[in-house]
Formats: sequence, C-alpha cells, structure tokens
Amino acid sequence: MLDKITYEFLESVDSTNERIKALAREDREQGLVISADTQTAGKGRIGRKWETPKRDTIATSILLRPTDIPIESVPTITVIGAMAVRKALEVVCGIQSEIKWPNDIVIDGKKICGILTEMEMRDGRVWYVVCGIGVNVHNRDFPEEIAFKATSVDIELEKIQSKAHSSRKEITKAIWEYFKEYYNIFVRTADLSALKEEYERHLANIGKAVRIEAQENSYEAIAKGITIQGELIVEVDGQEQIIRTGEVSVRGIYGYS
Ligand code: BT5
Repeated sequence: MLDKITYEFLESVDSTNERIKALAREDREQGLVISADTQTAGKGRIGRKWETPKRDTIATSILLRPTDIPIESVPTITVIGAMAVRKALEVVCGIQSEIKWPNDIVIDGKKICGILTEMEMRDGRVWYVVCGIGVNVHNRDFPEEIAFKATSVDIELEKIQSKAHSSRKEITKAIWEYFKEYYNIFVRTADLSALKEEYERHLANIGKAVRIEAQENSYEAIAKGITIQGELIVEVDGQEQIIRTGEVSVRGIYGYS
C-alpha cells in the first residue's frame, strides 16, 4: 500500500528518475516524489531523450517499494501512471486525453506526456521501482524533431478556448494523488482486474488499426484492449495476439498515435 507521499523540489537535476534511484539506494522511503524545474539529461525509453525546458514542463518521479507484487507486474505500474495523468488532466485542466499504450498520453495523436518506469533488483527481489512522468504544460513550441508530434496543456487549453489555469504544482499533486488511488487498487490483486475497464475506455486506437513494429518485422493489427497484466491485445488476421511492453512499438497507421 502507498500511504504517504512526500514532495521535494529541485531547480535542476540530470533526471528525476536518476535522483530517485540514488535516494532509493540510500534507503529513502516509498512515496518520495522528486520534481524538477528542468532536467539536463531527461530520458525516455531505450536511451531516448526527453525534452524538459525550464519551467515549461512537469518532470516528476516517485519511489515505490512494492513488497507483494511479482517482478512481471512491475511494467504494469506504467499503466497506473498513465491512468493517473489522464485523470489529473481531466479534473484539473478540463482536458480530455487518451492513453497510447504503454507509456504515452496523447491528444489528437500528439504526445503531451511520457512515462518511464525503472526498477532495481536485490537478492532476487524487486528492491525498488521508480515511476517517472513528464508532462508538457507551458510549452509553446518544441524542437523540430518532435514539433509535429508533441503538444502541451497550454496549447490544448487554447484550442478549446478554456480559461482554466494550468499550474504545474496543482497538476503534479493531482497526478500523484490519483496515482496513489489507482496503485492501491492495483496492489490488492497485483493486476488490473479492477482497472481494466476504465483503462480501455481511454485507450487510443481501440478497435482501430495499429502498426506493430517488432525487431524483425512490422505488421498491421487491430487494437482490442489490454490484459489484466497490462499487455496489449491485438487482432491479426482474425487471431488474438498479446503484445508485451518493450517488445514492440505500436503506431497508429494514420498520424502519430
Ligand atoms: C517516454 O519515452 O515517453 C518516457 C518519458 C519519461 C520522461 C520522464 S520526465 C521525469 C522522469 N525523468 C526522466 O529522465 N524521465 C522521466 P519514449 O516513449 O521512449 O519517448 C521518447 C520520445 O518522445 C523521444 O524520442 C522524442 O521523440 C519524444 N519526446 C521527447 N521529449 C518530448 C516532449 N517533451 N514532449 C513530447 N515528446 C517528446
């Protein structure tokens, strides 16, 4: 169970995930959240870069010490993070977004948030997990390589002519409060049985074509939903297939998502 969340803020850090890892190794407690104004080495999956311009984005990570979930369930924590961000954007900002399995939040096919879950083992068991979340909030423009596929809270609020304010602090707090709620439901069963339905309601591309890009080949499939372990279910030539996190990347055939 995740009971208490404690917040610490840094002006600048290499990566909030790396900072949490260092503190985890110093035996800090579960529930510690580190947020930063900017990251000098913000990272995505498999060594990709995550842009964190100063004061424009949320870069925030939580330390978790799951005691009763098996190692196979750890990637599901990314799903929990995605649900929490989606909900926070809806409640705090009035913005509707979708979850692009496994680790992105998108609006009209553009990415507003990315999530990176990492863990370290000790003595054959999960020692700690860090779930890191990056949300674009005040960004007005993006580096050329991502300009076509990125968006921010302020850009989206302007589109819907909303006067809602977008305080990074308020959004961050809401993200971790919802994260706590969803996480505690998740750890009860170590799966998504109680959350699957809500997740699927917000899954981008459900019922639509996606392209599965595996290492050796790439093919078209229809996204059907997720398993209670958080894997993506797709249909290929009338047959159901399970896609596990990290194995492949999933792209919408039309547009980014
Ligand atoms: C992710 O990876 O989307 C995970 C991003 C996690 C960032 C958080 S911030 C707090 C914590 N500390 C860290 O160091 N990381 C976490 P991936 O699915 O691999 O996507 C990375 C790709 O997203 C990049 O290769 C770019 O194409 C794109 N990208 C980079 N910065 C972006 C941004 N600010 N907004 C939208 N897209 C971006």
